[in-house]
Amino acid sequence: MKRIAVINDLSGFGKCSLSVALPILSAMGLECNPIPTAILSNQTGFDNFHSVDFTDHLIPYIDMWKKQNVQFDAILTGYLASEKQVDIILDFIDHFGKNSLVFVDPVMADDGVLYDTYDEKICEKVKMLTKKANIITPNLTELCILCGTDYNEVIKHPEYIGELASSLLSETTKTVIVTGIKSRTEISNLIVEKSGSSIVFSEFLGGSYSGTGDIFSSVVCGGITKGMSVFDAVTLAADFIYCSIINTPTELDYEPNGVNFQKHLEMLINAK
Ligand code: PXL
Repeated sequence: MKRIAVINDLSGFGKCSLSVALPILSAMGLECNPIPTAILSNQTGFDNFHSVDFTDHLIPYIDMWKKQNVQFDAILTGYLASEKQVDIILDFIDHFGKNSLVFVDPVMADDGVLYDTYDEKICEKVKMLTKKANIITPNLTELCILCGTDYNEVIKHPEYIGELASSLLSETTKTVIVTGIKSRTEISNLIVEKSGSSIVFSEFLGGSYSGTGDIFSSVVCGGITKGMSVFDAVTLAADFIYCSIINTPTELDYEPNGVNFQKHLEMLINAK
């Protein structure tokens, strides 16, 4: 069974981060080995939250893994709780990532706004981390942060999104997937590689939901690790999220408890 180390937080409410990576990767027939960056009562988009930063435990936690002499087929990173965690993750990738695909979801912000626990300093470190990745999955706001561009200008000129994404390609970073690009009726994910770009469109159902970026990165990471093409993995992720949103009745513009993805795990179990 292929193994994926997932470095992300554990949130008690919000259906995000490890709470979605674990069931999703398991449904895809992969072993998900979690490294918690923080433990939260609920994700930070709720009015209040309690967070325990796990930074001081990461080195001894990972040291035990070093003793086991394990390797990973993929490494996926998400929400980080401190700048120091980036240095620890860079060391982790050097040690365990010799034969791994490295996925970095540069979790920092959404809809033009930084998440509560993020600031400019940690964003600089996240930028460093993306340079080690083979595949990155920023949303549009995160793409702008990575490129040092004004989000409000970019949403007025979406024709530049492809150019911005390709500026992040390198010898190491072969694929940039810009997620959740919204128009009035559609929401699209743009795949940019050296050889060209492609877009996966879905109907835009309105609203904004916790955890959909984490569901996306988990499905894409799982799919590609299993041998799917990038396009097919992104299509599966978009379809899975679309079905999950339809199954999530909400009156809110922003749903902090995320989407009801559980009934649709069968889509992932059956995916080839
Ligand atoms: O889904 C991104 C995310 C992950 N983890 C935590 C968060 C957020 C977004 O708000 O607060 C704890």
